Amino acid sequence: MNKYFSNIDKITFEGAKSMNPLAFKYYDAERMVSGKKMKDHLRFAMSYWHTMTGSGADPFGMATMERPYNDLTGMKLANARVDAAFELMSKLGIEYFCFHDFDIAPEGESLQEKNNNLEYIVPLIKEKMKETGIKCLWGTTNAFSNPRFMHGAATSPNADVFAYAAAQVKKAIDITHRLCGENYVFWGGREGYDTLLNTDVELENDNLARFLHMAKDYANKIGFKGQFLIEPKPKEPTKHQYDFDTMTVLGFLRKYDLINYFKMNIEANHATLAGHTFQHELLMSRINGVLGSIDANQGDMLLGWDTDQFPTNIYDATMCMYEVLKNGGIAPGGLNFDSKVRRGSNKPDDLFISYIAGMDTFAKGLLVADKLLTDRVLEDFIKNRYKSYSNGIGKDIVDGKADFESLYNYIILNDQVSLDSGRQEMLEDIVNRYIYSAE
Ligand code: XUL
Ligand code: CO
Repeated sequence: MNKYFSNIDKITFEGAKSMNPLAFKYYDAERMVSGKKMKDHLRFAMSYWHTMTGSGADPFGMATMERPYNDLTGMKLANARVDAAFELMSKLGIEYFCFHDFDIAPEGESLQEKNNNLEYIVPLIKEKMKETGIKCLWGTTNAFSNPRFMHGAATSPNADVFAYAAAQVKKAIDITHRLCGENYVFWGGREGYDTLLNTDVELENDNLARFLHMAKDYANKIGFKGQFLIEPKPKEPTKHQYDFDTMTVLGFLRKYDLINYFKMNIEANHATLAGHTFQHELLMSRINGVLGSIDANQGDMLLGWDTDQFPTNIYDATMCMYEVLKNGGIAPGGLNFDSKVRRGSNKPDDLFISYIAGMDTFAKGLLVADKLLTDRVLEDFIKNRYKSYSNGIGKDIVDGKADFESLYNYIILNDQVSLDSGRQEMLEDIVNRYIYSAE
């Protein structure tokens, strides 16, 4: 497996002082961090779409990526991409991959042709998985690119499109099952609206719920045990996407009796598009017991769209790993790099350099988060901040023993309230110091 990236050797750990762009500075896969190997905390995955099929094309220009398989087309290209993907993952020490159906095989002229293409490619992937030990973190379907999905998939006004999307998801679950995928993702790229003037929002939401019920019933029927995940995103490509953010999705899942079957796949750039921090979305998922997996990337704060950049922001990575550790880990989910190299970073080795940058950022973030938690810096501060609820009237409130009358009678005699400082800047400075010093 040294055919497509033959000028790149297996990437090794050289330590923080290394200036080699093709070496890890912090990601030391076997290093133990609070009783677990780094690689088992992080469970990194390669995104097949950005990494293997991403061309660099944008609305203003054509493909820029120089790839060793650019001269191939059709099934030959799909075949070469399988080999290249497993070579890249092996060299980077990435143990999982994520895919859409159309990333691994071309769509073809008909649904039958598409399924035949998948039937040809899936055994090749299975073979490579066996050879390398690399596993499937999750599969999904692309029910957003083809023009038939222009008004939505499960939320299309046209029932034939609903049926088409169902057939596609059925097949994608079958394949994910055969590849022993540990999760299956639903990202509703076109499940939303561009204008309310032409949209029956109530029916569309009901239909989305019907669709998800059918999906979980089907998974049950075939014995697929992977975790179902919904990936919230507020907008793009639609003006408004129904899976807006964690709290919106939770409301939807509860309303339609789906809460026991789905967790969240939180993507950093989707969080910021929704006006939240990455940590906010992770935390909301964690405290509601639905933190399932993570799409690791970052946006550009000056742009209003999903730039899917490789994550190099150490602060965000630290707070992400803080939530992951507090969650007791992320398995069976993982950290999928739903990230793409910039259009101008078009050489094959840019792929390696970018993954290394992302993996190192999260490895360092893990070390910082572990130290913050071991020292209980934020935890003790927060605990102390809420101490008024551990005794007296606060304890009565928490224990359900207070009512408006008892609170009135209490506070009328104690109405000179004294408050402590929130010490935000002090805490920000402490987090900075942990980032500087953790090794
Ligand atoms: C789109 C996005 C998707 C999902 C899978 O913004 O994040 O790639 O992760 O369909
Ligand atoms: Co994503």
